[in-house]
Amino acid sequence: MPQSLPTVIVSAPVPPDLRSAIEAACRIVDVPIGQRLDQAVSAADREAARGVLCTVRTPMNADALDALPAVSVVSNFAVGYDNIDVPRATRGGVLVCNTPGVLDRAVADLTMGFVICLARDMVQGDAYVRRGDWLKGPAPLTADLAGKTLGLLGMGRIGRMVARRAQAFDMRVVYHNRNRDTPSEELGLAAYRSRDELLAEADFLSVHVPLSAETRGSVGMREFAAMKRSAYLVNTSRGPVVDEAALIRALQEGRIAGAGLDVMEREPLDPASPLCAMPNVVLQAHAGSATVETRRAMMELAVANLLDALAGRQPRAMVNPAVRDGMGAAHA
Ligand code: 8YV
Repeated sequence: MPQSLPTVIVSAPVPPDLRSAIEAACRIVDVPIGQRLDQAVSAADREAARGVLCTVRTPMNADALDALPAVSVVSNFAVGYDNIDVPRATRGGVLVCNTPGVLDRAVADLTMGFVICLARDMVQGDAYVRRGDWLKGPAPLTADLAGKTLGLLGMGRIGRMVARRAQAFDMRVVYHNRNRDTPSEELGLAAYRSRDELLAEADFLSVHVPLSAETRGSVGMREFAAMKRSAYLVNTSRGPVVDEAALIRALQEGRIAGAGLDVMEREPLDPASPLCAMPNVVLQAHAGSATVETRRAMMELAVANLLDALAGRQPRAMVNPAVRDGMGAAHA
């Protein structure tokens, strides 16, 4: 192994062919997924590391970045990057890359899956058949999607993809976003509403905002109280955007009808959580992007971002492109 290859820390499920592509240009230091790099990597490797390829389960906070003085790129195997202290990375001249675009369809599919499951009570319907209750009589009636209102809280790439799917189900689609999405409005994809109007109108409220200081806990008791009692919450973004204790209370008190959750405040979710005992809650294991095709596309992009950055080429997806323009390092 030539001495001159740059060291990269890999804490992500890289398939063999893509691992070979990294190995052709780098020396890999493997770290089990979810472990803190400032603790799991030897001092020599931390000093040597030039790049990091990680998942959202690797905290890349100030401590982690401080412990990796030579790192110039963190390539996240995710579109979200709330595990990374981006301002600190930018100040230190560390380029942050992510995987936008390639997972929009998969996440939107799962979102519609929740909507259908909740409206048609499919999880209970499945249990009804397995228990033999069907032998005693027909299952309870459920609800149409057609004519119901889907409220999208957040109208980025994924929100728009959900809107397209909901239209095919003849749903009414409304959205709220910090910035108006005029092209989507002009296409008739979704109508803009104030946040309070959205909460009051939605039969299904679907969350599509990134986790940030402003959005943390931003869907809480006030929001549930403003929703229809017959409405459902769907969250495929980040668990901590929703105040989970408030959600549990709202569900227990019947303030909303149910929820479809792919993400939770703490993952993996403790099976002792009251959410697991609620028949009107459908749960998934942070699986929005978890299809073979999508995870492959995400990993190809994440590896390309890493290798491009290390080779001085422009990566396809940069969170803080200012670093590449040479502005970030000046303020380290
Ligand atoms: C995870 C996600 O990345 O892209 C995101 O922001 O949350 C997911 O797709 C996935 O669990 C792989 O780490």
